[in-house]
Amino acid sequence: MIRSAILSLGAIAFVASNASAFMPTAQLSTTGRNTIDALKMGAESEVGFGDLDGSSLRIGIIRTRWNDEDVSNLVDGIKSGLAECKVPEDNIFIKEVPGAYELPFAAKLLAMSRTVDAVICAGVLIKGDTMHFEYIADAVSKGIMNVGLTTNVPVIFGVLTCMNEDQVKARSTGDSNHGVDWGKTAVEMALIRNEAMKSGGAGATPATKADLSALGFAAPNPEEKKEEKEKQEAKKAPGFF
Ligand code: RBF
Repeated sequence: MIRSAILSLGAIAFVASNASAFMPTAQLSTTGRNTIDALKMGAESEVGFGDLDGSSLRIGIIRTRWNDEDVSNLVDGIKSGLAECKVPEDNIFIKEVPGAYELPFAAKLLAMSRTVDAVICAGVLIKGDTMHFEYIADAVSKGIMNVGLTTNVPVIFGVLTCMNEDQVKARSTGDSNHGVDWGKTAVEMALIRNEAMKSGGAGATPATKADLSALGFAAPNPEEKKEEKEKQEAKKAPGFF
C-alpha cells in the first residue's frame, strides 16, 4: 500500500542559465562582440549530444507558473529535445509550482519517489528593482544541485536568469530555445546514472525504505534498515569506472 501510495504520488502529481546575469557586462563579450550585442544575443547550443537512446526512460519536468508564456516555450523545447532522444511522450511527467523558489522542493519529492530517471527544473527569473532576483537565483541553483547530489537522481538546471524580457525571448524561442539542450542533458545524465547503478530505469529502482521514511510514509525500522544495508552492499560496484 505504501509503495502504491508513493507510485501514485509520482504518477498523479507528476503527470507529466545562465551565469551571465551575474557577470560584469564587460565579461559578457567573449567572442569579440560588443557588450550590447552580447546582452542581446541568444545563446546557441555550445555542446553536441550525439545519438542518445532515451526510449526506456521516464523524465519528470517541474515548471513554474511565474513567467508562464516563456516557461511554456522552454517546456516545448524540452519536449522536442526528449523526442529527439526517443523518450516516449507517455514517459514525460509534468508538475507545476508557483515560482522558481519552489523548484528544488518539488524536484526533491519527485526524485525521492523513484518514479523517474531524471528531473528537469524549468523556470525564468528576471531581474527586478530589488534584491529578490539575486536571493532566489542563488537559492534555486544551489537547491537544484543539492537535490541531485542527495538523491542520486540527475536534476537539470533549466532556469534562465536574465536581465530583461529580450534576453529571455532570445533563449526560449526558435533555434536558441535552451529547453532542447536541457531535454537532451536529462537523457544523457539519466543514462550515465543508470549505467553506473546498473539499473534498467525508474521501474527497476524501486523506492527504498529510506526513501519512503524520508517522505513520511513509514517509520524507520532498525531491522529493515539493516536488511536494506546488506542488500546495498551485495549490489555490484558501480560499473563505469
Ligand atoms: N519566481 C520566478 O519564477 N521568477 C521570477 O522572476 C520571480 N520574481 C519574483 C519577484 C518578487 C519580488 C517576488 C516576491 C517573487 C518572485 N518570484 C519569481 C516568486 C518566487 O520564486 C516564489 O514563488 C515566491 O517568493 C514564494 O516562495
